[in-house]
Amino acid sequence: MYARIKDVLSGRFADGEEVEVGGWVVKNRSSGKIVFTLIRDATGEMQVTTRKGNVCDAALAVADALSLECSVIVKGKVRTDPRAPGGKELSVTDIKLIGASQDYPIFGEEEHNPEVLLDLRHLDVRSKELVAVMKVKDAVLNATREWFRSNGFYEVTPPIIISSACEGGSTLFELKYFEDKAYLSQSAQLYLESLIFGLEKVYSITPSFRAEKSRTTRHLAEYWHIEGEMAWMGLYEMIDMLERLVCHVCNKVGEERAEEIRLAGGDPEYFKSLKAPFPRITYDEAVKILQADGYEFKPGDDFGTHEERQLSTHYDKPLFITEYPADVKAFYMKDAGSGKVLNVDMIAPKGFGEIIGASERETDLKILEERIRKQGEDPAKYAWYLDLRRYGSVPHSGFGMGTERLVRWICSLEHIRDTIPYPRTISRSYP
Ligand code: NSS
Repeated sequence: MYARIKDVLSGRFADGEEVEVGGWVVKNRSSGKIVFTLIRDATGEMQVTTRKGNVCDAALAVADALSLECSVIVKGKVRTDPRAPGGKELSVTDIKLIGASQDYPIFGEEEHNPEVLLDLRHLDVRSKELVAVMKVKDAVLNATREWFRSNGFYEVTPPIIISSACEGGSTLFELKYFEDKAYLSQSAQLYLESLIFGLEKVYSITPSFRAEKSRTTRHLAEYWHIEGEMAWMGLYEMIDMLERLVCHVCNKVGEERAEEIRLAGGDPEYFKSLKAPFPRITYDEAVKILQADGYEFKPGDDFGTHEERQLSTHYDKPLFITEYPADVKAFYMKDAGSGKVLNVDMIAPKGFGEIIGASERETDLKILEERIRKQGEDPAKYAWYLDLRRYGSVPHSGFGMGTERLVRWICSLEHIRDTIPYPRTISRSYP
């Protein structure tokens, strides 16, 4: 195995020690006699300097001809040099070209049109910015799993091909399933609900699909959904739990990936020190705030991007909004009386919008059937789900958190598409 750049820069090797590094060319500058090459691997960037006289002429010629994104294996002696980025460089003793790269279509520091970059996504996924965000996402997923494991949850694997909608029919992707019709899952929830009867606390991290017909900076057609479902838990106990989950993930990721968050444009200190409690208001209180802010808002409507942005300007922490009107929410949410349901949305500060959607689940069979009908669907299609209320039903709650929404907030990104290597949107499924 080759030495990692991070290890060289952090002083793991003594000055004068010879190491071998594999990587890609980020920059190359040659005066004929001395060639400065900036190379990167998955762990960082480092300068390697090839000097005439230190290497054979053939190696000097290799270094001299390097271009953007060539892959190389470099042998050299570690040298502390305050002028080198990172404070250390390799004084090259041999350099080999492994993969040529002529006319790399994404050039160094120039600005590209975003659509051109999306067409070149298969190459752009090696860019410093996207690599940083992918490292943040890796940390988010790790911290999430870690939290679930240490809080008594089992990870489960629900189906992705399904036969009835969880979040209403309008955003379902339909597919041909042998001789039948089927759909891509919008949420694992209904299946997770069935699994609490054996496991009590379950979670899954799966792709979810939404045929979103609008172009927005926070919707993807395919995203990674972190979902949990808990037996014996009511709405307010779940909100306390969500606070702990979000704090654990943010604190951990802020700590582990500070450099990457900064590079992406976010503020790691904020996430490192984010603490419970988060503010909590009801839907009705939120409506009053909007009206006091001079917003034209019809009580009874759902909050959209603009309302969420406006509400979030009043707080510097995530905001929990509870008890929305039943008519704007999915059929499975527990009745709270007065036309409201026992649900909560968690809205991120600074207009990053909804990150978590959650609720206590309706357990009354009659109410459930009624609400399914009201949403224009046939309760017969949900027969298996309704069975869960027939056999040993218990109070329970659950939630869904959009991984990409969370990463977008942490990295303070303009657009959600940069939180996923291959974004799927209304206009794009290539590459
Ligand atoms: O529609 S949700 O609000 N809720 C559910 O799907 C529940 N069935 C989850 C559950 O209780 N198990 O979606 C949950 C979260 C939402 O808050 C967003 O963070 C994210 O999923 N989400 C999305 N992220 C990216 N793109 C799109 N289109 C999207 N839709 C929802």
